[in-house]
Amino acid sequence: MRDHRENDSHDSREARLTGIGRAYTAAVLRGDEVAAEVAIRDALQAGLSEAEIDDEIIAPALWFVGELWERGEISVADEHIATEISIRVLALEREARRVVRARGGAQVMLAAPAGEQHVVALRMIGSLLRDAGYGVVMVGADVPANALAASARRHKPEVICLTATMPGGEDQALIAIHEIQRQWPSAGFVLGGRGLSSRSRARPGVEVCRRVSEVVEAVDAVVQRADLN
Ligand code: B12
Repeated sequence: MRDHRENDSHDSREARLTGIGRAYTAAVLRGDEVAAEVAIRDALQAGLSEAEIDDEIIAPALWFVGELWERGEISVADEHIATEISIRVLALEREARRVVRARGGAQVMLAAPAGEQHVVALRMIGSLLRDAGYGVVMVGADVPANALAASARRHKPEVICLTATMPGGEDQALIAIHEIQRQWPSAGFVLGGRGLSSRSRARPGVEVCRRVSEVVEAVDAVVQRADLN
Protein backbone atom coordinates (compact mmCIF):
# COMPACT_ATOMS: atom_id res chain seq x y z
CA MET A 1 0.00 0.00 0.00
CA ARG A 2 2.71 2.43 1.07
CA ASP A 3 4.81 1.60 -2.02
CA HIS A 4 1.80 2.35 -4.23
CA ARG A 5 1.35 5.75 -2.62
CA GLU A 6 5.06 6.54 -2.95
CA ASN A 7 4.96 5.48 -6.61
CA ASP A 8 1.85 7.58 -7.21
CA SER A 9 3.39 10.68 -5.69
CA HIS A 10 6.64 10.06 -7.63
CA ASP A 11 4.62 9.65 -10.86
CA SER A 12 2.58 12.79 -10.24
CA ARG A 13 5.76 14.77 -9.49
CA GLU A 14 7.32 13.49 -12.73
CA ALA A 15 4.15 14.34 -14.67
CA ARG A 16 4.16 17.86 -13.21
CA LEU A 17 7.84 18.31 -14.00
CA THR A 18 7.32 17.10 -17.57
CA GLY A 19 4.36 19.49 -18.00
CA ILE A 20 6.33 22.47 -16.67
CA GLY A 21 9.37 21.50 -18.78
CA ARG A 22 7.25 21.34 -21.94
CA ALA A 23 5.58 24.66 -21.17
CA TYR A 24 8.96 26.30 -20.56
CA THR A 25 10.49 24.86 -23.76
CA ALA A 26 7.51 25.94 -25.87
CA ALA A 27 7.69 29.44 -24.32
CA VAL A 28 11.39 30.02 -25.06
CA LEU A 29 10.93 28.70 -28.62
CA ARG A 30 8.09 31.19 -29.16
CA GLY A 31 10.23 33.93 -27.61
CA ASP A 32 7.49 34.38 -25.00
CA GLU A 33 9.22 35.63 -21.87
CA VAL A 34 6.00 36.00 -19.87
CA ALA A 35 4.99 32.36 -20.45
CA ALA A 36 8.56 31.26 -19.55
CA GLU A 37 8.28 33.17 -16.26
CA VAL A 38 4.88 31.60 -15.56
CA ALA A 39 6.40 28.12 -16.03
CA ILE A 40 9.24 28.93 -13.61
CA ARG A 41 6.80 30.35 -11.05
CA ASP A 42 4.80 27.10 -11.34
CA ALA A 43 8.01 25.17 -10.69
CA LEU A 44 8.79 27.31 -7.62
CA GLN A 45 5.25 26.82 -6.34
CA ALA A 46 5.55 23.07 -6.89
CA GLY A 47 8.49 23.23 -4.45
CA LEU A 48 11.28 22.45 -6.93
CA SER A 49 14.72 23.45 -5.78
CA GLU A 50 16.92 25.84 -7.76
CA ALA A 51 19.11 22.89 -8.83
CA GLU A 52 16.07 20.92 -10.01
CA ILE A 53 14.77 23.86 -12.03
CA ASP A 54 18.21 24.36 -13.58
CA ASP A 55 18.83 20.66 -14.33
CA GLU A 56 15.36 19.45 -15.18
CA ILE A 57 13.67 22.44 -16.83
CA ILE A 58 16.01 25.14 -18.11
CA ALA A 59 18.98 23.01 -19.25
CA PRO A 60 16.85 20.42 -21.18
CA ALA A 61 14.96 23.26 -22.89
CA LEU A 62 18.24 24.81 -24.06
CA TRP A 63 19.58 21.38 -25.17
CA PHE A 64 16.46 20.97 -27.28
CA VAL A 65 16.86 24.50 -28.68
CA GLY A 66 20.46 23.55 -29.59
CA GLU A 67 19.31 20.42 -31.43
CA LEU A 68 16.71 22.35 -33.45
CA TRP A 69 19.34 24.94 -34.33
CA GLU A 70 21.86 22.25 -35.42
CA ARG A 71 19.19 20.66 -37.59
CA GLY A 72 18.49 24.04 -39.16
CA GLU A 73 14.90 24.05 -37.87
CA ILE A 74 15.30 27.35 -36.03
CA SER A 75 17.60 30.31 -36.72
CA VAL A 76 20.55 31.50 -34.69
CA ALA A 77 18.38 34.48 -33.69
CA ASP A 78 15.75 32.09 -32.24
CA GLU A 79 18.48 30.33 -30.29
CA HIS A 80 19.79 33.68 -28.94
CA ILE A 81 16.29 34.74 -27.85
CA ALA A 82 15.72 31.43 -26.01
CA THR A 83 19.09 31.82 -24.25
CA GLU A 84 18.43 35.47 -23.29
CA ILE A 85 15.04 34.55 -21.82
CA SER A 86 16.65 31.75 -19.80
CA ILE A 87 19.28 34.10 -18.41
CA ARG A 88 16.59 36.60 -17.35
CA VAL A 89 14.55 33.78 -15.80
CA LEU A 90 17.56 32.80 -13.65
CA ALA A 91 17.47 36.29 -12.15
CA LEU A 92 13.72 35.96 -11.49
CA GLU A 93 14.31 32.65 -9.73
CA ARG A 94 17.05 34.16 -7.56
CA GLU A 95 14.81 37.12 -6.66
CA ALA A 96 11.86 34.87 -5.75
CA ARG A 97 14.05 32.84 -3.40
CA ARG A 98 15.58 35.99 -1.90
CA VAL A 99 12.09 37.28 -1.02
CA VAL A 100 11.18 33.95 0.62
CA ARG A 101 14.47 33.95 2.58
CA ALA A 102 13.92 37.58 3.65
CA ARG A 103 10.56 36.60 5.16
CA GLY A 104 12.10 33.59 6.85
CA GLY A 105 12.72 35.22 10.21
CA ALA A 106 9.29 36.81 10.62
CA GLN A 107 6.64 35.12 12.77
CA VAL A 108 2.92 35.46 12.17
CA MET A 109 0.38 34.42 14.79
CA LEU A 110 -3.12 33.27 13.75
CA ALA A 111 -6.14 33.19 16.01
CA ALA A 112 -9.92 33.39 16.25
CA PRO A 113 -10.88 35.70 19.15
CA ALA A 114 -13.18 34.73 22.03
CA GLY A 115 -16.47 33.20 20.85
CA GLU A 116 -15.28 32.56 17.29
CA GLN A 117 -15.16 28.90 16.22
CA HIS A 118 -14.70 29.34 12.47
CA VAL A 119 -11.06 28.62 11.63
CA VAL A 120 -11.00 27.21 8.09
CA ALA A 121 -9.87 30.58 6.66
CA LEU A 122 -7.07 30.69 9.26
CA ARG A 123 -5.91 27.21 8.21
CA MET A 124 -5.77 28.40 4.59
CA ILE A 125 -3.86 31.50 5.67
CA GLY A 126 -1.36 29.40 7.64
CA SER A 127 -0.58 27.38 4.57
CA LEU A 128 -0.24 30.44 2.29
CA LEU A 129 2.05 32.22 4.75
CA ARG A 130 4.26 29.16 5.27
CA ASP A 131 4.62 28.77 1.51
CA ALA A 132 5.58 32.43 1.30
CA GLY A 133 8.38 31.87 3.82
CA TYR A 134 6.82 33.11 7.06
CA GLY A 135 6.94 31.24 10.36
CA VAL A 136 3.40 30.55 11.59
CA VAL A 137 2.07 30.09 15.12
CA MET A 138 -1.53 28.85 14.97
CA VAL A 139 -3.33 29.52 18.26
CA GLY A 140 -6.71 28.30 17.00
CA ALA A 141 -10.35 28.95 17.84
CA ASP A 142 -12.09 30.90 20.62
CA VAL A 143 -9.03 32.43 22.30
CA PRO A 144 -9.73 34.90 25.14
CA ALA A 145 -8.06 38.29 24.65
CA ASN A 146 -5.86 37.99 27.70
CA ALA A 147 -4.59 34.51 26.76
CA LEU A 148 -3.91 35.67 23.21
CA ALA A 149 -1.98 38.71 24.41
CA ALA A 150 0.09 36.56 26.80
CA SER A 151 0.84 34.16 23.94
CA ALA A 152 1.87 37.08 21.71
CA ARG A 153 4.24 38.33 24.43
CA ARG A 154 5.76 34.84 24.59
CA HIS A 155 6.06 34.13 20.81
CA LYS A 156 6.79 37.73 19.76
CA PRO A 157 5.10 37.66 16.33
CA GLU A 158 5.59 40.61 13.97
CA VAL A 159 2.01 40.22 12.76
CA ILE A 160 -1.18 38.75 14.20
CA CYS A 161 -4.00 37.64 11.89
CA LEU A 162 -7.48 37.51 13.38
CA THR A 163 -10.72 36.28 11.90
CA ALA A 164 -14.25 37.48 12.67
CA THR A 165 -17.19 35.61 11.16
CA MET A 166 -19.95 35.90 13.75
CA PRO A 167 -21.94 39.01 14.69
CA GLY A 168 -20.03 40.49 17.62
CA GLY A 169 -16.81 38.99 16.23
CA GLU A 170 -15.52 42.42 15.28
CA ASP A 171 -15.91 43.68 18.87
CA GLN A 172 -14.01 40.66 20.14
CA ALA A 173 -11.25 41.20 17.57
CA LEU A 174 -10.91 44.86 18.62
CA ILE A 175 -10.82 43.88 22.30
CA ALA A 176 -8.08 41.35 21.47
CA ILE A 177 -6.09 43.98 19.55
CA HIS A 178 -6.38 46.39 22.47
CA GLU A 179 -5.14 43.77 24.94
CA ILE A 180 -2.29 42.63 22.68
CA GLN A 181 -1.18 46.24 22.13
CA ARG A 182 -0.87 46.57 25.90
CA GLN A 183 1.22 43.43 26.30
CA TRP A 184 3.08 43.20 22.95
CA PRO A 185 2.98 46.67 21.38
CA SER A 186 5.20 45.95 18.38
CA ALA A 187 2.72 43.59 16.70
CA GLY A 188 0.84 44.68 13.57
CA PHE A 189 -2.55 43.21 12.65
CA VAL A 190 -4.30 41.68 9.66
CA LEU A 191 -8.04 41.11 10.01
CA GLY A 192 -10.48 39.22 7.84
CA GLY A 193 -13.92 37.67 7.93
CA ARG A 194 -17.49 38.56 7.10
CA GLY A 195 -18.18 39.86 10.60
CA LEU A 196 -16.02 42.95 9.97
CA SER A 197 -17.27 46.44 9.14
CA SER A 198 -15.52 49.66 8.08
CA ARG A 199 -14.82 50.33 11.77
CA SER A 200 -11.78 48.02 11.61
CA ARG A 201 -10.36 49.66 8.49
CA ALA A 202 -9.98 53.01 10.21
CA ARG A 203 -7.39 51.72 12.68
CA PRO A 204 -3.67 52.43 12.33
CA GLY A 205 -1.46 49.33 12.15
CA VAL A 206 -4.42 47.21 11.01
CA GLU A 207 -4.87 45.79 7.49
CA VAL A 208 -8.26 44.38 6.56
CA CYS A 209 -8.64 41.67 3.90
CA ARG A 210 -11.72 40.35 2.14
CA ARG A 211 -10.11 37.13 0.97
CA VAL A 212 -7.37 34.78 2.12
CA SER A 213 -5.54 35.36 -1.18
CA GLU A 214 -4.78 38.93 0.02
CA VAL A 215 -3.03 37.83 3.19
CA VAL A 216 0.61 37.54 2.05
CA GLU A 217 0.55 41.04 0.56
CA ALA A 218 -1.14 42.42 3.69
CA VAL A 219 1.36 40.76 6.04
CA ASP A 220 4.27 41.99 3.85
CA ALA A 221 2.87 45.54 4.09
CA VAL A 222 2.57 45.38 7.90
CA VAL A 223 6.12 43.98 8.27
CA GLN A 224 7.57 46.61 5.91
CA ARG A 225 5.82 49.42 7.78
CA ALA A 226 7.21 48.11 11.08
CA ASP A 227 10.72 47.95 9.55
CA LEU A 228 10.46 51.62 8.55
CA ASN A 229 9.52 52.74 12.09
C1 B12 B 1 -18.02 25.12 9.01
C2 B12 B 1 -18.95 26.09 9.72
C3 B12 B 1 -19.04 25.98 11.10
C4 B12 B 1 -18.14 25.06 11.92
C5 B12 B 1 -16.74 25.69 12.01
C6 B12 B 1 -15.70 24.61 12.15
C7 B12 B 1 -14.31 25.15 12.03
N1 B12 B 1 -13.38 24.36 12.57
O1 B12 B 1 -14.04 26.21 11.48
C8 B12 B 1 -18.92 25.00 13.29
C9 B12 B 1 -19.81 23.77 13.30
C10 B12 B 1 -18.06 25.01 14.54
C11 B12 B 1 -19.81 26.22 13.18
C12 B12 B 1 -20.47 26.72 14.28
C13 B12 B 1 -21.37 27.76 14.19
N2 B12 B 1 -21.78 28.38 13.08
CO1 B12 B 1 -20.99 28.14 11.44
N3 B12 B 1 -20.53 27.86 9.57
C14 B12 B 1 -19.71 27.06 9.00
C15 B12 B 1 -19.75 27.25 7.48
C16 B12 B 1 -20.63 26.13 6.90
C17 B12 B 1 -18.43 27.28 6.74
C18 B12 B 1 -17.44 28.28 7.34
C19 B12 B 1 -16.18 28.21 6.56
O2 B12 B 1 -15.27 27.53 6.96
N4 B12 B 1 -16.13 28.88 5.39
C20 B12 B 1 -15.00 28.83 4.49
C21 B12 B 1 -14.02 29.94 4.85
C22 B12 B 1 -12.76 29.80 4.01
O3 B12 B 1 -14.62 31.15 4.50
P1 B12 B 1 -14.86 32.35 5.49
O4 B12 B 1 -14.72 31.93 6.90
O5 B12 B 1 -16.12 33.02 5.05
O6 B12 B 1 -13.61 33.29 5.16
C23 B12 B 1 -13.49 33.99 3.95
C24 B12 B 1 -13.34 35.47 4.16
O7 B12 B 1 -14.20 35.97 5.12
C25 B12 B 1 -11.87 35.64 4.46
N5 B12 B 1 -11.38 35.55 5.82
C26 B12 B 1 -11.97 35.07 6.92
N6 B12 B 1 -11.19 35.22 7.97
C27 B12 B 1 -10.06 35.80 7.56
C28 B12 B 1 -8.93 36.21 8.27
C29 B12 B 1 -7.90 36.83 7.59
C30 B12 B 1 -6.70 37.28 8.35
C31 B12 B 1 -7.98 36.99 6.17
C32 B12 B 1 -6.84 37.57 5.45
C33 B12 B 1 -9.11 36.58 5.48
C34 B12 B 1 -10.15 36.01 6.18
O8 B12 B 1 -11.24 34.61 3.73
C35 B12 B 1 -12.19 33.61 3.32
C36 B12 B 1 -12.31 33.59 1.83
O9 B12 B 1 -11.16 33.94 1.16
C37 B12 B 1 -20.44 28.64 7.39
C38 B12 B 1 -21.19 28.90 6.07
C39 B12 B 1 -20.61 30.12 5.37
N7 B12 B 1 -21.41 30.77 4.58
O10 B12 B 1 -19.46 30.45 5.53
C40 B12 B 1 -21.31 28.65 8.64
C41 B12 B 1 -21.63 29.99 9.29
C42 B12 B 1 -20.44 30.91 9.29
N8 B12 B 1 -21.96 29.57 10.64
C43 B12 B 1 -22.99 30.21 11.15
C44 B12 B 1 -23.53 29.98 12.44
C45 B12 B 1 -24.82 30.71 12.75
C46 B12 B 1 -22.91 29.13 13.35
C47 B12 B 1 -23.36 28.78 14.77
C48 B12 B 1 -23.99 29.93 15.57
C49 B12 B 1 -24.33 27.58 14.66
C50 B12 B 1 -24.92 27.14 15.98
N9 B12 B 1 -26.19 27.45 16.12
O11 B12 B 1 -24.25 26.59 16.80
C51 B12 B 1 -22.09 28.27 15.40
C52 B12 B 1 -21.30 29.43 16.03
C53 B12 B 1 -19.92 29.05 16.42
C54 B12 B 1 -19.12 30.25 16.83
N10 B12 B 1 -19.46 30.84 17.95
O12 B12 B 1 -18.22 30.65 16.13
C55 B12 B 1 -23.52 31.26 10.18
C56 B12 B 1 -23.08 32.66 10.56
C57 B12 B 1 -24.16 33.67 10.23
C58 B12 B 1 -23.85 35.01 10.78
N11 B12 B 1 -22.72 35.63 10.41
O13 B12 B 1 -24.65 35.49 11.51
C59 B12 B 1 -22.97 30.71 8.82
C60 B12 B 1 -22.73 31.80 7.76
C61 B12 B 1 -24.01 29.66 8.34
C62 B12 B 1 -25.31 30.30 7.97
N12 B12 B 1 -25.56 30.59 6.70
O14 B12 B 1 -26.15 30.49 8.84
N13 B12 B 1 -19.90 26.67 11.90
